[in-house]
Amino acid sequence: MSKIALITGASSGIGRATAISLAKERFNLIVTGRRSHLLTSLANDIENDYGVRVLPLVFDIRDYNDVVDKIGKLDPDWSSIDVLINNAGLAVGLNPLDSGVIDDWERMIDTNVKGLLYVSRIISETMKKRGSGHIINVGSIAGKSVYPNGNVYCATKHAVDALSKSMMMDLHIHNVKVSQICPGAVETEFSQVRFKGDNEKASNVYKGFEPLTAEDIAEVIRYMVMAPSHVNISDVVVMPLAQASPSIIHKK
Ligand code: NDP
Ligand code: 8X3
Repeated sequence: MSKIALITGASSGIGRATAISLAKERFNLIVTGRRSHLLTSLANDIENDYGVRVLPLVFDIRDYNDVVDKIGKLDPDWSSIDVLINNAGLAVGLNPLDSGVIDDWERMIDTNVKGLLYVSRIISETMKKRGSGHIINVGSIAGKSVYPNGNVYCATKHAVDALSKSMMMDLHIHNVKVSQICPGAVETEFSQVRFKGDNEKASNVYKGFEPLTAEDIAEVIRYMVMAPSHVNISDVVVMPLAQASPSIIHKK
């Protein structure tokens, strides 16, 4: 029987690429996000191209009641989730703390930390009951070090780093793997979101060097998922060659 992977934030970027790479490994998929049209077209494309089943679920991960309604009440065909990729997340703004925008902070904390917790709470309980499962959290190099003006985004990704280690302690005794992947600069919609639709600022981030692609990260996630059952690739940092830290990028 095919396994089931649930990928949050699959409407674009790393989540979308991960959905495609796991479809190639014959996983049936639950893909989530807020943009229904993108999830529906991804689901149709994947079903046509790879012959697996795909269930799009549209909800805002910040809304606990909506998360419970969608993830906590899955049809029995879909409720035995083998792999959870906690990927939905965002940076909003890049300001010094003293001019930070409270709404930006709340969006980041509510999505990157609380949203991840809401989904993990429900799915880890079912994995524990079944005595198997694998949760992969998409952290960031911003969770390993900090950079000027990164304040709250870095704090949320440090929280993901702490939660990944802590979840591993709580769940390994139940035969549930917990892993984290921490990418450096990946060219996705990330910077468009961070700069609130200012495409010039967003594209400047990736000028003068070769950033990672969403597919680069999806390939590493695929490798982590497909490792033998006794092997947990527990924490992986993936950087573009041109990057040495969040703020050190060799640009030509
Ligand atoms: P994208 O902006 O391309 O993708 C983000 C995804 O998260 C989208 O599918 C979006 O879906 C979803 N999402 C955001 N907010 C919500 C919400 N409130 N409810 C549900 N879904 C939400 O960026 P990336 O692919 O780059 O980002 C994926 C993850 O990778 C994030 O956690 C990010 O922090 C992390 N990361 C990214 C790096 C980069 O350089 N790009 C580097 C390191 C880590 P929708 O808008 O449809 O809701
Ligand atoms: C995204 C990478 O360096 O912009 O998490 O914070 S960075």
